[in-house]
Amino acid sequence: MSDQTLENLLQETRTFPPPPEFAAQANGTAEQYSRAADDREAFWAEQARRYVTWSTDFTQVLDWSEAPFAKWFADGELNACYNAVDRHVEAGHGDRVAIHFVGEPEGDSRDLTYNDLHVEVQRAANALADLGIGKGDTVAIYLPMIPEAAVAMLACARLGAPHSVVFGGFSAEALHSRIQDVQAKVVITADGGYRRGKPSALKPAVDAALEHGDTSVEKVLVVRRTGQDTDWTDDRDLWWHEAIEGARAEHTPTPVEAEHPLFVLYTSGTTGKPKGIFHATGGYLVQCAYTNAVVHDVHPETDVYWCTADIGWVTGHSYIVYGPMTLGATQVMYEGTPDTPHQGRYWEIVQDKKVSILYTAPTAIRTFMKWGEDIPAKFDMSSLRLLGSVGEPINPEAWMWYRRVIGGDRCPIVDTWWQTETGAIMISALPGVTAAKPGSAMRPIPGITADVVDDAGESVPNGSGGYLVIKEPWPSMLRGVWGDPERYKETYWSRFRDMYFAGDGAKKDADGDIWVLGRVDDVMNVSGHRLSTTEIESALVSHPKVAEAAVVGATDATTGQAVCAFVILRQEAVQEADEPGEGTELVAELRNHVAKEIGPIAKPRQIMIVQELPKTRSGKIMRRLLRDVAENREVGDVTTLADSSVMDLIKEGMSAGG
Ligand code: 6R9
Repeated sequence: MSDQTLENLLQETRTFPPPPEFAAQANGTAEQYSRAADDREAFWAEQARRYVTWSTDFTQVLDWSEAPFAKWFADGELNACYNAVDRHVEAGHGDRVAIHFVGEPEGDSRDLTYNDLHVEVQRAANALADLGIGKGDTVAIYLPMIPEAAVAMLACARLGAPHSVVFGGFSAEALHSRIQDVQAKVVITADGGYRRGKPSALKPAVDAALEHGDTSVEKVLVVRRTGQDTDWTDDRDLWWHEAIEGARAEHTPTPVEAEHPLFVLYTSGTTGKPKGIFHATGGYLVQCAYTNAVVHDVHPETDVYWCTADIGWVTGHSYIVYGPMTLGATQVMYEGTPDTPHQGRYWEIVQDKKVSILYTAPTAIRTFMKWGEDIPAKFDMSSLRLLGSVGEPINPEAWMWYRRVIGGDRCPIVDTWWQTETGAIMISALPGVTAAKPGSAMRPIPGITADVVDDAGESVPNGSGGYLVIKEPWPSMLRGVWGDPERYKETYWSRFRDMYFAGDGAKKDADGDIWVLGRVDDVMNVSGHRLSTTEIESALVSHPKVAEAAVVGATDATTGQAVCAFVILRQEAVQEADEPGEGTELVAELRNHVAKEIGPIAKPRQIMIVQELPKTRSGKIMRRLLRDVAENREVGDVTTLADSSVMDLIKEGMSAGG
């Protein structure tokens, strides 16, 4: 983010205090801040007992003796699936709708009550147990946004089997490496899902990921969603519905220790290989449920909640499955894209299902802005009472549009900062307490100690910027990088002494409220999805015609950042590219190659063929300068370049249309 944008942001002085009626009924209160400040551990112990049912109560809250490896509620035992399903049925809420499922094809909707879920998770757990899955075994889940995705995750949790959900947009290669890394025994997938009005196959990617026979996978469970033709490996593949029908309907959840891993989720880091972030059961569940209650203000008896994320990302884990279901909430789950079959689809769903709480991403909001406000205006959205934002910084313009056009100028907005690693919301307004400012994530929630520090790790004064850090362990913090404890320490706990380094830059305004400015490392944020520059560079370089590649995230009005790649061709390919028309063909080929290696979301918006890349004397690519080019700016300081004429060459190439 340029200094100019930063200055603009900090001139934002509008504030929106909570409406009194909202404050009067809100779950989050000012008292919680002072309670947490008085005794942080006692505060979290209270939330743990309030929001979660323990089969064995804990006596210890935090064990930080092996820092940075934390243990929370360590001698307690619980089951996450029991908390998300069974206990609501036991409490007499079995008839409450858990999921209003809305498929992408119009009219393809169904409701699942907590009773229905209870039956499904028990059968699914038995089906998995029949395939040999027990406590500690890992299961990979590669599904579209259908209720079976939540059922599969919960069934794993019921058995104490950590799941690893792989986003359906990832390629066979990405799936393969994730399956390998967790040594999954079973993969749960579907024939396909509906995407932009047509069935889109998923199973072929699983087949391709497993074709070399080098994985730990024994069985593949296949949900029938689209009914499309599917290749079948007889001794490996089973239909989900057949396995479920054949399974018993009673299953006793396995209690696990609070620190037992609940799931692994891969996220891009600064180096090539994605990190398997893993979370422990107890602390994670506590903070998901607490934040969903006080930040989204979920009232399970009356609200209809809708988080538009995909289950393949952490937001789907925490705020579709584990948070809302632990609270016993009613929610919408939508399979498709916001513009299928028309650009008002979201608002039609809000109207039809009487959604009261909407949680979405700035990239979606900016897209809706682009489509125009006459589209939402066609629908009755008076059921909405709270709006949330997550995934990247929200520009004040988008915040104001969201408030006015979607929220009818009456709904508080919570801009929630957190990460795959933090597991749950860390910085956000409490909607009944905080006077929110458009574009600011505001303050750490009760029980969290976040700060902005300078290079030396000193807290910066109000009005200054620096790095976002977390100063004390929190219940839903990652417990490590799967199979790589050193990488955990190195990535998060070595930049500053005794502080968690989030990788984001931030600024404190005159009131001490936090404005998150985006990543300071080489991680891009495209439509709220984290992508690593290095990972995409590696994918490009794996193409036979590419010699070298540098990837930068350039500011994009819609997606936040867009992937821009600078590529040096291998000599043989250079001549080919010089032939008329060949260059554009090659660019298309390279874009598709990235999609195949990583997934369509990683496809560069732009690929520029260049002769040289700007490098420092130690050989580090200076991405900062390439970002200047990609964003059509005057190129910055080039004095540390090994060869300062390189930038002129690149710019010449660009203006020549290269
Ligand atoms: C939940 C999620 C984490 C990164 C994070 C930051 C960015 C997320 C934000 C935000 C500004 C917000 N981010 N929420 N930036 N304001 N409200 O998105 O997790 O995919 O791991 O991404 O996203 O840069 O470091 P994840």
